[in-house]
Amino acid sequence: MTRQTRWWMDRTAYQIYPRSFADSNGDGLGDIPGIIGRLDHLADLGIGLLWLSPVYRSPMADNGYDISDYRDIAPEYGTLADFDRLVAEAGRRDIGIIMDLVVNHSSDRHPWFLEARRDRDSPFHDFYYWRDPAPDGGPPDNRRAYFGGPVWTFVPEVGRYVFTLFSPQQPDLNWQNPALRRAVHDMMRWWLDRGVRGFRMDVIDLIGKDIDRDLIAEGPYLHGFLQEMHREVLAGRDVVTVGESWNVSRDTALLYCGRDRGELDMVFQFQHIVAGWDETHGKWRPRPLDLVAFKKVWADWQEALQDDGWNSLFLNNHDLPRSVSRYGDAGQWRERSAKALATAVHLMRGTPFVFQGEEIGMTNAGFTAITHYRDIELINMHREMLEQGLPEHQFLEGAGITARDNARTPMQWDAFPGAGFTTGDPWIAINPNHDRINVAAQRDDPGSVLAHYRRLIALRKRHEVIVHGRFVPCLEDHPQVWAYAREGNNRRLSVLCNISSDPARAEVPPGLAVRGTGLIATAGPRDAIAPGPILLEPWEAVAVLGAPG
Ligand code: TEU
Ligand code: CA
Repeated sequence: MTRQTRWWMDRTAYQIYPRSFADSNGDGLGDIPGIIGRLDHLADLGIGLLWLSPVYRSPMADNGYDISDYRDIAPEYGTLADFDRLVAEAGRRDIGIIMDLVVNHSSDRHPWFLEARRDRDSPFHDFYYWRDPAPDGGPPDNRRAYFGGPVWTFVPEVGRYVFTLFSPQQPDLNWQNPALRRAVHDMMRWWLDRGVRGFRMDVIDLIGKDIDRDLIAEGPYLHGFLQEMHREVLAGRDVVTVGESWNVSRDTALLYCGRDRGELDMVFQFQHIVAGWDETHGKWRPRPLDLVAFKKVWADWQEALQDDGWNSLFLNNHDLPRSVSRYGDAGQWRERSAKALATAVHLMRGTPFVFQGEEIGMTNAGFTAITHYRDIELINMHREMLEQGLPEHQFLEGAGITARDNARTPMQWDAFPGAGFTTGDPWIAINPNHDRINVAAQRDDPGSVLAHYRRLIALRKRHEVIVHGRFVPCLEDHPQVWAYAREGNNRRLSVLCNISSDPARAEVPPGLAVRGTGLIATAGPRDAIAPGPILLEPWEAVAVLGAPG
């Protein structure tokens, strides 16, 4: 069962969205000294990897995913000296820092772009994608950007359009240019030399595009560029890499993370997320959870990467709604549903990523007016969807379920005003439920969501079958129950979760039956899962390790 083992494989990762994590100086924005002050929370959870969303210097049009200096820290978040202290303090707790590498685009205030837009003959002009206007002076074509509006932004100084896939403040970098690629490689080595242990690569599937043939996602040059990056930067350094790809499928996954590809260690894929989106209005008209379809995506990925590659496991990040609101029951069963979802996800094969606040069962923001939101995507799409005739109340209803700001309200540390996040005026509203849902209230409570996460994270370190065991899906057609077994060395770990607020009846098949020790449970403990009929309480989840049968 044991295959190639890497230092990070039994670790659980934690994502920090720095703007919303901990504010040390009362300006309402989270910062690096704030993170350092809360590292013991991560250590106490058992976290071994810390993915830090961008902390680079940035005009913050997209909260740091628009970088104006790749080798400096945003002054509102701290200094390079603070960053070095963070690396050292995390290292003392055996937590490796994963930097967010955002190189599909830069900020339009990056010196490269300022030069590029000043002069067509500057060597930096070719760091971006430019095209001349159409004969009528309009954009070269009518493609649309991800954050609304045309994909082309006119730049009067040079009389040309620049390609901007996200917002006009985020012009795409031209990866065809070897000088640009060298600059990125240099920059990556510079951070590795500072002690970071890896990278999360923002929309990495977009860097190999051919814009003239409209081959954008997983474009023809993608894997060549990733292999070059590996040769130039990663080879010989024992780091961990995860590439964000909204377009990767089971058929292409191993091109990124196959053992002998020399590219990445794993990808963030989103097929389980988009399975819940509307065909035409996307996430703005979300559909309720279809558990059978949802489980199938997870099982398919587990099976596709069974013998090669590696999965990332997540329900939350800074772009997604809170999982307990989206897939759980944020009312009566909030705690138990948060635990049940975590159990189902954490006991699969791969690296679990916990997003700040998930470990205490934080919920969606509850915003009801456009003025509550801060996110550039939401504000731009609001305008665009209303122009297209979607009634505002419908847009706001969808946003209430899936908007990115649902994940970005401040971390809830305690019940005091400011939630222990800030003593000042927070940049985005704090969820009023911080009086009930907060770290301080859960820290010493063995029945808390926090304690449940602590246990799951510890189990992964203790039991090799969680890291390497084969994944076997069970009860695939059951509309309420998520079940699977993990197998290796004649041992079986059976995981059985009721993903609903009603009791669930199921018929345990022989492949799920097990006798041994209950490792974790959200309701009463069980030491065996016997073949035949079983009745599960609402959101009851249980994992039993032992002998098959
Ligand atoms: O996200 C990639 C991306 O495509 C998202 O815009 C996604 O489509 C959207 O959030 C779904 O609603 C990455 C970052 O994670 C995101 O925060 C950035 O805004 C984006 O890239 C641009 O850098
Ligand atoms: Ca601050």
